[in-house]
Amino acid sequence: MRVAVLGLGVTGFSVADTLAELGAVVMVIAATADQTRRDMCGVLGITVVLSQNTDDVPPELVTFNPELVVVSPGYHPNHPLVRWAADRDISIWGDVELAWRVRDKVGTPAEWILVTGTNGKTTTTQLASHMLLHSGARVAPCGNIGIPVLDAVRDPRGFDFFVVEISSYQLHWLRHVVPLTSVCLNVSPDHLDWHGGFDAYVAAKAKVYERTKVACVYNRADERTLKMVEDAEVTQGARAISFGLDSPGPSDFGVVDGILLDRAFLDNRHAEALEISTVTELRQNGLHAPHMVANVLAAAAVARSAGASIDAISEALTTFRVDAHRYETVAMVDGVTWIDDSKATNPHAANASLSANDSIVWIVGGLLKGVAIDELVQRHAKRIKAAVVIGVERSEVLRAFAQHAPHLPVVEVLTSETEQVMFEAVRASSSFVAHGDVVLLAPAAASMDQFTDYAQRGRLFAEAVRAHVGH
Ligand code: UMA
Repeated sequence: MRVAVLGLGVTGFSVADTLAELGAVVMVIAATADQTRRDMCGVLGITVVLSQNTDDVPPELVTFNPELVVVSPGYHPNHPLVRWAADRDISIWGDVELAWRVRDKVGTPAEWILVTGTNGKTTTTQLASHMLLHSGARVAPCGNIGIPVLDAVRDPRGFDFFVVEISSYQLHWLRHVVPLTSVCLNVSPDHLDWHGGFDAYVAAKAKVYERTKVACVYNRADERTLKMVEDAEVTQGARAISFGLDSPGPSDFGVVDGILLDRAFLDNRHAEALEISTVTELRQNGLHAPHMVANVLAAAAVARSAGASIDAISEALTTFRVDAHRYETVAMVDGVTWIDDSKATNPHAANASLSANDSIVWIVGGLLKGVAIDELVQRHAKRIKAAVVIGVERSEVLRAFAQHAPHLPVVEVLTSETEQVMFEAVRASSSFVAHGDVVLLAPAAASMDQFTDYAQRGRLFAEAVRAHVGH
């Protein structure tokens, strides 16, 4: 077949590579592409056309006359190239659809588990994968998490389960996938520009439940997710299983007196429940915040539906580590906890981590993107012991403290050298800490003024902390 691939990022390359291996004639079109991927395409006999002008269809594509177009997730459905293909009735698939079609289908092929939601999908995908691993299964977390599903599907080791984090962009193009289990964790407005409105965004998310075989896991605190399950055309026999922070009914996961319970996957669920863990135990590895407990319950429901035992899940929870830079404990030394929440790139996210602590030395600042942090300073002034201000736009942050918390000590980190910022921030923080305090990197701002991205900012913080505490 002649196949045009739109995009040459991580997805586009996995698509083009797979298709070339299968013997297709492949042309990749992208506005930008890094040199390594272009070179590798050259070696694989794949034509790459760089076309920055999105309004013009490149003549090479017209001449190529593709029979199929495979589109990367970042392409808007109204992108001129996508419209060009649609107007000509050329089939358009996403990468996840392609992965489904080329997957192993004989022997005992891997089952697919789909995880979506506006917030929490990466952590839930990792949690469910970790639980299934502990139950002895071979598991590949993949998808929007950063590993294209095609890379997992082509991995020669083979798997029992793919736990696919799937974005609304990828769901938009989904047609035939038959998941074992599917979950939509929550929906709130996001990516509305891409979908053209909230209804279309919700409709894309709802596709996660279509054709599900065993369990549609939904959030009973978010009635939209229940409605999605009710409206879905599932495989006969699939059950609706809810999770929530309140007391569970039969077929639910929930919490009673701080105990996380499975009341869905046991014979006598009308009278009994199985204990998964407790909120106190989850505190050991930073999973105790309410939104994390909800993720744990959702992941446990997924893992149970795929056959994991309660013991395997409980044990997995004791060793799970939250992904780097998402409220990650970097060190606990002399009663001081150092937390890396570099992922808190806006005030809404920083608010959650500030709320979870009582005596905080707060490392704050960066690219504020025009968003004021006044409310955040006002609301948390009582629990903040001192502030250490990083970033280029420090004056706005300093003004907010002077106005709303003039009594607080505030230190400015003056250097703008990437490698030095965190060493100075950690040194400044250490002069304020005492037993029981938390030093919290939750900048409430983006990182690109001083760092490559939030990951580099967090990594340099962790390095500086380790150098400081001597580990
Ligand atoms: N491109 C164009 N024109 C466009 C859009 C893209 O030419 O209008 C080209 C770019 O020049 C480049 C390529 O397409 O050559 C980039 O493709 P892409 O934007 O689809 O990005 P990938 O590198 O393939 O990564 C994608 C996901 N990116 C997006 O959905 C925007 C990654 O999710 C995902 O990890 C990866 O596939 C593997 O599945 C990222 C993301 O931000 C993390 N996701 C959003 C989110 O989580 O909120 C949905």
